[in-house]
Amino acid sequence: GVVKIGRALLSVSDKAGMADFARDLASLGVELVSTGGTHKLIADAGVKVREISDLTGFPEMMDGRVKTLHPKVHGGLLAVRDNVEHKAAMEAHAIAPIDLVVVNLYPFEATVAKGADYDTIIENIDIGGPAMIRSAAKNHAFVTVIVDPADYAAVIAAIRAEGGVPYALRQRLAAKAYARTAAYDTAISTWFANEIGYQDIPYRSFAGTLREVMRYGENPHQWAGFYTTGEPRPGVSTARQVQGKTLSYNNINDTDAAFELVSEFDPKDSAAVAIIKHANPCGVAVAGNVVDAYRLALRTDPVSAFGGIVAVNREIDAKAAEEIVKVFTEVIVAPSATQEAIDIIAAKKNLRLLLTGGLADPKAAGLNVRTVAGGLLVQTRDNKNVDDTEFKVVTKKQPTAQELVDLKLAAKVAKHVKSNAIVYVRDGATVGIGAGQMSRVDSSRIASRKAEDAAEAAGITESLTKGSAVASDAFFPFADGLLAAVEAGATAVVQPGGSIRDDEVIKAADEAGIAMVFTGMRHFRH
Ligand code: 93A
Repeated sequence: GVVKIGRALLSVSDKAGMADFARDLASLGVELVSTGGTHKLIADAGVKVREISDLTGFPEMMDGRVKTLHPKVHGGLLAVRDNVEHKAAMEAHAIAPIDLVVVNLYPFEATVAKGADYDTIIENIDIGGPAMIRSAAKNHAFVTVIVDPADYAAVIAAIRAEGGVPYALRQRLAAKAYARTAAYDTAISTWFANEIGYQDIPYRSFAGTLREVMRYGENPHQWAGFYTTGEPRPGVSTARQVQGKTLSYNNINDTDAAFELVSEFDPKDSAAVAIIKHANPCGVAVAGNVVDAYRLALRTDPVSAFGGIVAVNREIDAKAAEEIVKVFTEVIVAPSATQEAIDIIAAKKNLRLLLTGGLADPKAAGLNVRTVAGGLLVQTRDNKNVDDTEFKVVTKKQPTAQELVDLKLAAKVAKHVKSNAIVYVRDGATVGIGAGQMSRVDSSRIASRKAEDAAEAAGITESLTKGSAVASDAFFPFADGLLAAVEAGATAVVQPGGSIRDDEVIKAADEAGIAMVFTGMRHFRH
């Protein structure tokens, strides 16, 4: 039924709306008790309020670490009101019932997000707040708990309309309360995991904090939310959206893929551009400047690039912006952009521009989480850097210097292509990408056919795969995949190696007179 609110305990860090809420409660005859800062705010607003130390008989102590952790508080919250023994205990110890708890926690997440030091972060772990929330929520049969200022209005409305808070509302507020404390503790353990590089903590939870409910998911009939996990990586979750429509579920997924890919390329060495469609790159290139890299990336597959996501590893200047806006693009993501570039992009009102402030460290630790029916699959990110993998030449022919550069690029791109991945690169640009096929030979064929299409679209008569370097994300199980590449004109191949038929594949490469390197590192991506 409806529970009348006689006494409320108010203890909030986010003080938004508190003065008005307290005034409303007081006007409805509720006795208010409050902790230091909240008490001051309410008293200053001219509303009658008791201090928590008055209720507990203890001062707030130890820098506020101990202020509400007291049997007078938790007894008042947890007592089963119609239980004879509980009532006797309340009387024996002069414990007064508390019917409403309003708590929002020390801003742990915000403190981490603003880059505070270790001790400050630790001090922002709230102990008394979650304890009160959990006590009140457990005893929702009698007690109302509010953890979010957005719920003040509903509680006031209920008291006005019904003289108290109905059971259904108390249940919903209790469910929300436990979601809040769970998310809070997850944020704390995530911070610890990142701080000390301890990803496989037993019991570790992976839910993030709901940042935004989205219009829909992968398809319009699917609900979707964007959750943040607090991993300190520049990217789509921390980027500043300068302009454009709200990002969709698919946009966020694709933008992440695009940005992670260009983050593999040091901007000091070269400008890198990746164009992404359905989470796969349809063109990637490196060059001396962003415009050249963009043109080359676009050449790979101009048809697929339409409506794609463009990621850049350097600042976008006016020239680059002019070039990119020529093609219909959904999202541009880059570390930064000049004001001129921002003005040029502004002409395309729907185009989203995201600035991340930096690149994501490809070697950073972190987790990938995906669902299966009834479960979660969790793994550490694929943070092995192609630049750090040893290229072991296994053929008689050594790759040339240019082939080596192209092999590295191909291998980096292949790491970001859904398996089976085959990537052809020539002179710093992808020329054909085969993605997501069940057979490696099919990926090979698709990649070389795409290269033919690209040449035709660009009016180039010579085959773009002639003299190209090819990367495969996993080993060639048979020589046929390699031979398809040779047939297309590739002269250098990079693959992990490790097949029981490696000898056959190496022999085929030697017979074809091409160079092949093994990395010993597979990069499946599904
Ligand atoms: O340091 S605490 O964990 N110890 C406590 O006993 C305690 N009780 C409430 N933090 C505690 N709180 C938190 O203080 C609340 O969760 C709230 O975030 C904050 C409100 O403090 P003030 O009213 O002094 O601004």
